Amino acid sequence: MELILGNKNYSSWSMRAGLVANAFDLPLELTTIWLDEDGAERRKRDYSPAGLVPILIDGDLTVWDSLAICEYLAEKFPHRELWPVDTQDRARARSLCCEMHSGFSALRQQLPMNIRARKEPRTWPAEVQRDVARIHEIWAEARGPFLFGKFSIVDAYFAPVACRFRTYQVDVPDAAADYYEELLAHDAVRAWTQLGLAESHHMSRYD
Ligand SMILES: N[C@@H](CCC(=O)N[C@@H](CS)C(=O)NCC(=O)O)C(=O)O
Repeated sequence: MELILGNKNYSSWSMRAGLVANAFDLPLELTTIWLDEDGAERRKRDYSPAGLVPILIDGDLTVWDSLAICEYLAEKFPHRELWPVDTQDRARARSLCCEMHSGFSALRQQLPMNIRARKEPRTWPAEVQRDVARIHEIWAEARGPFLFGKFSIVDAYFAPVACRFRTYQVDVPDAAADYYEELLAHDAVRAWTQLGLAESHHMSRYD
């Protein structure tokens, strides 16, 4: 299986799928398409008509969109427990992933992921503050160390948000701080961060 990703420094949706692959030690080959390079658009479309990363290729099957990829991997490797085992917890975890996937647009647009950057703290518009407050509320309910105890897909979904909070120096209240720190300290998140830091591509629209 091949997982096609964008830049580790910038591509938050790639990070979600990539973290799941790495955290669960799944047998996937990772291929990078540098989003700023000539021909990136065509390369993405060669793999998937949606033209967005991440994309998973498994034989003659193409799966695109991070959530569809994570669901496919969870079905393909049921014994690795990519989702929480308890049915109700799994439903809650899926609700949170869907909330992330279809919401938080102010946060996602105004604080684009940029692992290597450090920005001065600032006062964010009300719509961003609402998103940040909701994230804090979710993190404060973590069972510890991760949202449902053991690291699962839902934690991979919030990892790029933790990276954004670090980049933009967004305050994290005490109630949510343990989870925030655990997430940034997870081996797969740290490894991803190191790889992002080592990348030399710069995309001015995010810098
Ligand atoms: N809903 C999609 C979003 C995918 C997406 O927007 N990917 C971005 C990178 S994070 C992309 O491919 N952007 C194209 C570009 O920047 O050229 C998913 O969950 O995979």
